[in-house]
Amino acid sequence: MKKILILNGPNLNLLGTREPAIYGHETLADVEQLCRNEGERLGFEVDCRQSNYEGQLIDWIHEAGRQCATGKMIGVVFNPGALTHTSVALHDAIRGANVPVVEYHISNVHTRESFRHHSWISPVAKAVMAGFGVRGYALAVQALVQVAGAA
Ligand code: CA2
Repeated sequence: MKKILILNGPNLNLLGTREPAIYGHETLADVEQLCRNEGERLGFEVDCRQSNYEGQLIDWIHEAGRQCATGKMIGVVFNPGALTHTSVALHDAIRGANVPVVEYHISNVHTRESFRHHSWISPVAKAVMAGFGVRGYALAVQALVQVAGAA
């Protein structure tokens, strides 16, 4: 069974504990279970990881690139958190690893502060989705299967 990687960046381990008006009441564990269920429904094995460290996320993107190159993985659903707006290093990692990425944001970043309007990830993502809440991760899994040509 081919794999999908769900990657969450800084502070997303706090889901469900604070700021429910923006990020909802569901926890990261709930999100990961939702993704596993959706992936399995579509015939994929889902690997879920979260880190607060940019370098760790870069290493996992590189690993995903190797797994995609050998046909073991179809791509990554990636919520880079605030690193979306700052990280040229993640931009370079996705470009260098040549890995299909669906960038996902729980909130509609375009209705929020202007510093959230720019993404370093979007130019190297296959697709970009935002504002569907935590349940939107399941839509992002569906989108990855489609844009990776694995449907
Ligand atoms: O909307 C999203 O998914 C974001 O990627 C979330 C990031 C934010 O910096 C981006 O602009 C948009 C923040 C993640 C922090 O998540 C928390 C969850 C609960 C409580 C506190 C933070």
